[in-house]
Amino acid sequence: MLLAASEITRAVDRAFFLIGGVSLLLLAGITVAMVILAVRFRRSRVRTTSQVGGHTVLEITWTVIPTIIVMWMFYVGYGGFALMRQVPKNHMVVDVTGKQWVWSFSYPKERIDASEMVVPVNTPVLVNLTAPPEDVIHSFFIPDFRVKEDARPGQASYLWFESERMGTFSILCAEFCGKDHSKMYTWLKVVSREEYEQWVEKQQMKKFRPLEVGAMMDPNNPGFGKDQLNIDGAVIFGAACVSCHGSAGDGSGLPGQARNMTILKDWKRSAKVTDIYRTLSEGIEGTQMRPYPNLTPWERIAVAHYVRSFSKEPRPEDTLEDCQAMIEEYGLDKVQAPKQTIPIERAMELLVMEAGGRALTGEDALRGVNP
Ligand code: HEC
Ligand SMILES: [Cu+2]
Repeated sequence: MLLAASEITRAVDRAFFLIGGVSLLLLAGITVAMVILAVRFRRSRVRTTSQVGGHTVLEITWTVIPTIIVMWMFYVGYGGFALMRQVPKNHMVVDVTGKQWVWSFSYPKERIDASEMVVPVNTPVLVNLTAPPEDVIHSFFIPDFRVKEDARPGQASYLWFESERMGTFSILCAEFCGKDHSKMYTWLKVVSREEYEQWVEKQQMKKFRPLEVGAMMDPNNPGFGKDQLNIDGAVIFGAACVSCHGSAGDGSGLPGQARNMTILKDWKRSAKVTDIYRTLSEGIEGTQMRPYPNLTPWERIAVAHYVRSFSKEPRPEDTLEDCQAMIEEYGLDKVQAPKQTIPIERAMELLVMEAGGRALTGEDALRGVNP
């Protein structure tokens, strides 16, 4: 019935069965005593009862014994709770977002995204939880591991687990979150270390796969779609570009400065996909248009197509030679090794550490950024 899959599972079960067992014993004892007393002291047998005023020994007994039992429950329960909150040092990280109505998993170190969770056996996994700010509360629940934690809009929370067994386990949402709440159901696959590494490599191959000229020139490239790379140019634009270029691409985010993309004349480079790729890779010097090295080549291509679609004017088309030249120049015919990105706060911390706590000069900053 209960196949313990982790240390936490055992700790939770211990507390559960202790509290459940004590409750059952009390229920049985109280029920039996009640029935016996009701029969023994029924009205036809006993007319008058003695008046009991106080009984010190009895009162101490029924105070001390329950106190001990409750402290025992607390001790066992707290042990499990402490275990759940202390993530072992050698953990791996999976960022999990709950939104109406799907769980999405991203592996920040491996730089991959997935719709189900795959982890290696015998490895502590830290699950960072959140939900988009405009979403509702969800609750990430893996019944087999007895772990459950809310994913709250715009806030961070976490849980961790470590599986001692390989296998497939359910992941559920345990907070009623609207119409399709019951569809927030997916799988946790615990596999061997080798299988896990193969899986990561496969996902990375998919995401960072070499550019192909034909697919790259096609704005409706099925590779961008849901089943493939799962890249949506509009989503990337919404996340990274709208603040300056405006949602209609008319430059209204940074009026008078960011390029109005509905008009194609005056562009520093052309509006060819390859030229936009160059802008996204190198930025435009001396302006706020910075490079976007965190976007994969395919993401840059997808957002380039999207940006081009703002203009109704005839657009310059890339030739095969343009594409080939670009692929050669940037070495895009090979799988792109994922670059690890770190949050800016962490980067600053590292810089301060490197400088040995001195106040930083501009030179230090440069050295830290381009070692
Ligand atoms: C911080 C503000 C800012 C953000 C964010 C930004 N841009 Fe720009 N972008 C600019 C500015 C300013 C220019 C105009 C530079 C110039 O022409 O001198 C520009 C110009 C451009 C151009 C025209 C290049 C040319 O040849 O003239 C393209 C294409 C472009 N941006 C695409 C993007 C994309 C795609 C994103 C999101 C990944 C993005 N930008 C995000 C500020 C921004
Ligand atoms: Cu939910």
